[in-house]
Amino acid sequence: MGSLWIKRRLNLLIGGRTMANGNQCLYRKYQPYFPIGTCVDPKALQTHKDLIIQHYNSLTAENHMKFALIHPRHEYYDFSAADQIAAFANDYDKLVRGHTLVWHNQTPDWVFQDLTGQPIDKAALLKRMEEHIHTVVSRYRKHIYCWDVVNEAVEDKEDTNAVLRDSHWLRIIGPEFIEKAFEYAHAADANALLFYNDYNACTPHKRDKIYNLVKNLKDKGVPIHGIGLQGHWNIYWPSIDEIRAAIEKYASLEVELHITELDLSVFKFDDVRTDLKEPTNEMMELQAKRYEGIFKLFREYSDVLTSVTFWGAADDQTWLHDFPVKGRTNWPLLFDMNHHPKQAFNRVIDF
Ligand code: HXH
Repeated sequence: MGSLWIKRRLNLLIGGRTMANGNQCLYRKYQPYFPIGTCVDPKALQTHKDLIIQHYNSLTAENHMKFALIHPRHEYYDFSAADQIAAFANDYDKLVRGHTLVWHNQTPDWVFQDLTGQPIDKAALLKRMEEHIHTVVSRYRKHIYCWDVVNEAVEDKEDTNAVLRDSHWLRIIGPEFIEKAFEYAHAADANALLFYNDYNACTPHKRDKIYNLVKNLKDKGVPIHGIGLQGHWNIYWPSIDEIRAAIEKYASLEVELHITELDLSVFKFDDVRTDLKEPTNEMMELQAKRYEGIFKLFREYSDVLTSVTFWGAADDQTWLHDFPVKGRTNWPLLFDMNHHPKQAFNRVIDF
């Protein structure tokens, strides 16, 4: 009976104690179903500490494990922020999802070039990929139980037959960059659950491409264990039926499903208004209703849906301020700017 047991007991007490939001605790309520996560960075671990400790039992680094931040230059890694996140998770007994190893964004140009700026060849890029994955995955073997190995590799434009998105990875290595990434990750940590992660994963034409990609990988025996559905949705879209259909289809591949980056924007995708200083009551009511329906659905599928992570702990910690519309505020999460529970929180926890 080691210190881990004592830590668990302590955290149960802390998690259950009355804090700013009454005596409710989101992750304890969901313990019979799946862990509840949030993305973090070193700043949020301070500014949102109480909320994170009380309500979330899984953490994802919002940015600090991405290639550009953890491996910004050739033969130079910066683990400082990622180590802080891993240490916090260890101290407070939180799971950690790793995000992300191979992606077309937030990956420095040097990765694809030699010292003179010329593109490197396939063998050289595979070697770099392997070295990067081996270094990062091995370092966090004790802390990270699953990795988003490849992020957003599927083309989502409808006006092309292309399955994979154009990227340096694809152009230099070819489509097998995906299976190589999974093989390298598996070699670095045979116990880690390995995920393919993408957005718009419930949109039928993209859903089917993701399904086929993962099916082909599984058929080839590639070590892939799950699909991450990012869940960057809004209060109007997608429909519960569309989410259900996607869950059913992916689940038929006998992989685990994680909701990896959940937020419900109060704006439709093409809405560009920037005038709102506060969300309207209608928006907050609709958001609460949608969150209720979505979590009801998630609970129904908790045999295959094994993790749900929000992309932020509260409305003052969201990438959706200024994105995709500059100068716009958004209110996509369960806690407000002052870290108080919103209607949506009450609807997710009252069942
Ligand atoms: C996610 N991408 C990433 O996985 C995560 O690492 C990051 O922190 C936030 C979101 C979502 C995304 C997908 C496509 C995209 C933007 C974000 O492309 C657009 C570009 C311009 C306008 C709209 C979408």
